[in-house]
Amino acid sequence: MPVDTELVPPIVLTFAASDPTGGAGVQADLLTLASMGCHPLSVVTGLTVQDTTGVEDVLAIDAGWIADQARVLLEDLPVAVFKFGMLCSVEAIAAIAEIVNDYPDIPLVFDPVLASGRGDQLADEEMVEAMVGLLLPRTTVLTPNSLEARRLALDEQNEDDVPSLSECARRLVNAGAEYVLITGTHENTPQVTNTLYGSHGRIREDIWDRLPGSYHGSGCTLASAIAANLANGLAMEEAVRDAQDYTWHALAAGFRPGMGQYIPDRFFWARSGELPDDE
Ligand code: PXL
Repeated sequence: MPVDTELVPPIVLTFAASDPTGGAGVQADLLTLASMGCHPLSVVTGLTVQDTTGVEDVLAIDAGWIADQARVLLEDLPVAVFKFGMLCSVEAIAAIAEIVNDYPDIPLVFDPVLASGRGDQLADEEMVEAMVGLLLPRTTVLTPNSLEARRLALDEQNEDDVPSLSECARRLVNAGAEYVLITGTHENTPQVTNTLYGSHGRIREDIWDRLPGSYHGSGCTLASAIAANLANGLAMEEAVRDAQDYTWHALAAGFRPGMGQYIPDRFFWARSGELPDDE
């Protein structure tokens, strides 16, 4: 029987690690993508031991297993957008790069996860190099926070290098990313400014009221929301703007189930009685 594509929601394939708290990682991606009307596929790149206060340990999944999970999905299912979260090893980055390079027409949202909210390191220098060298040339939109942007863009050879965020964006675009969205949550500013850059520099700036809590998985939520919007057919600027709005509402409705960070409520609209398209 032919597959009825009319009845299939847009499909997003996320490569991400498991966060058992449901705050960040693959669980955050699944919740966000489902909430935004997509069907999520997930290739698990690692397991973590963590609670809402921080990450205790990481187990990287073997790169061959990551590649096998992805290849069988891509043979069977029509993926509209790729999304990358925590990738866990240089070998995994190389294997994933090889796979997505075989599908050059599928847009790729790359959230470069380098550290947890508490500051636990989740990527070493070799992984950062592999991300820049192997993944940026294939990236449609990179979504670093300001700390990640500085680390990815830093010129290691030059000890005096202190690039501005717009200079970081320029370097990341030069390294191959089509768009770069740098989020300003970690900057010491009264409001949060998120800036989208492209090959001609700054494209748009969105300013948000700073929320009081510390949130687990805000970056995963934002990147997945952009992926969902692109899969739903939005153009990049609108996808980025709307995803920030969605994320702000998910954070504002966040809850604190344990002793650490708040968790965004990716289904805030279901609990408020509003439908996702309601203004
Ligand atoms: O928020 C980034 C992130 C992504 N993925 C996993 C994580 C974290 C942060 O802790 O644990 C699995």
